Amino acid sequence: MAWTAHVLTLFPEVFPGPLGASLAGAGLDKGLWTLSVTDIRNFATNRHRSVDDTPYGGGGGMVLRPDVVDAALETAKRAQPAAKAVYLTPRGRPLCQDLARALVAAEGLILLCGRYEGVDERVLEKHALSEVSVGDYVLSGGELAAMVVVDSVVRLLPGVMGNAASPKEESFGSGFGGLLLEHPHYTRPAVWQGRAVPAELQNGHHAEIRAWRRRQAEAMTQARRPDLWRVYSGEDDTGGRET
Ligand code: 6GU
Repeated sequence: MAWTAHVLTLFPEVFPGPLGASLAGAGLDKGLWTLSVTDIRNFATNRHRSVDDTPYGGGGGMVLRPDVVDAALETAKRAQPAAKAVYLTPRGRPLCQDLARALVAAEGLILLCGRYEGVDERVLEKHALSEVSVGDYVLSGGELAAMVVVDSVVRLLPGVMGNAASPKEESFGSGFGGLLLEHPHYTRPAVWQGRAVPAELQNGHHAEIRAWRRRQAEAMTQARRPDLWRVYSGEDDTGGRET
């Protein structure tokens, strides 16, 4: 069976969104992966179909009810027993390329998107959900984060990237040890509005081109991402990952 992303959300209408376009979308059309989206509200039980309630202890906002989220998760797990279940939350493990590579190795993902203040903690405990964040800023809900996670994973599936060489060369791919930002790119014309393409790229010597690209990637990384540079240059031996 193809790698499957099963999204649980209160806003099913936002999917597939960008996952339906470009490389991810073409992979979806070719059946290289599948997307299934479930409206959490389908599991509401009362007359008002309510999915949330006020928080114990007071304070603002609403909390997703454990019974409703549990029913959604149980149904998703029955459909996909081998999938890894993930809760999208800013308190989760920060997404990085290594995590994307680990997630593509699973048979698929169940992605729980929170909204409002969050989800009742007990249902997260019961299902031992892995928690993933897409960065240190706050989004209005987990849907955009789920799209980011799924996009970063499905592009690693065999056949999704048109040009098999490209994932290795780009930032955080395995090229240059996987730790350098990408070098600049150019296409024709050779001179555009008075700006010339670097001569090193025009004379066709592969070794020289590679060396130029590496120098550019190194300079870019040193200037913009001193944290990555310390790891690449060997000053920091943690591999750039949190310990
Ligand atoms: Cl996974 N969810 C929300 N709501 N905000 C985020 C996030 C996730 N990751 C970073 N910010």
